[in-house]
Amino acid sequence: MVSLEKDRKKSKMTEVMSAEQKKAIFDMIDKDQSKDISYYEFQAVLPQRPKDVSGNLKEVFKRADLNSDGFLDMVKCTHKL
Ligand SMILES: [Ca+2]
Repeated sequence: MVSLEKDRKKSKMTEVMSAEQKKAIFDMIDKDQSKDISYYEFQAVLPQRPKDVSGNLKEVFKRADLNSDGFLDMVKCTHKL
């Protein structure tokens, strides 16, 4: 099953990333150091995405934004990354 295979790869990646690494990535995305990631900061990670990807990006952001407040905090990110 392709989807199972994908899930396994995903969880392996999560195991490899330590809390420190996640925080480093989070800090890198959180450009204004507000401790949460707005959609604009999230978007800025992929400055040269093709047009058709930007729709997906919004979906990814929405899915990660568990309480739909428009921001991703560290808790939400470690949940998803
Ligand atoms: Ca921020």
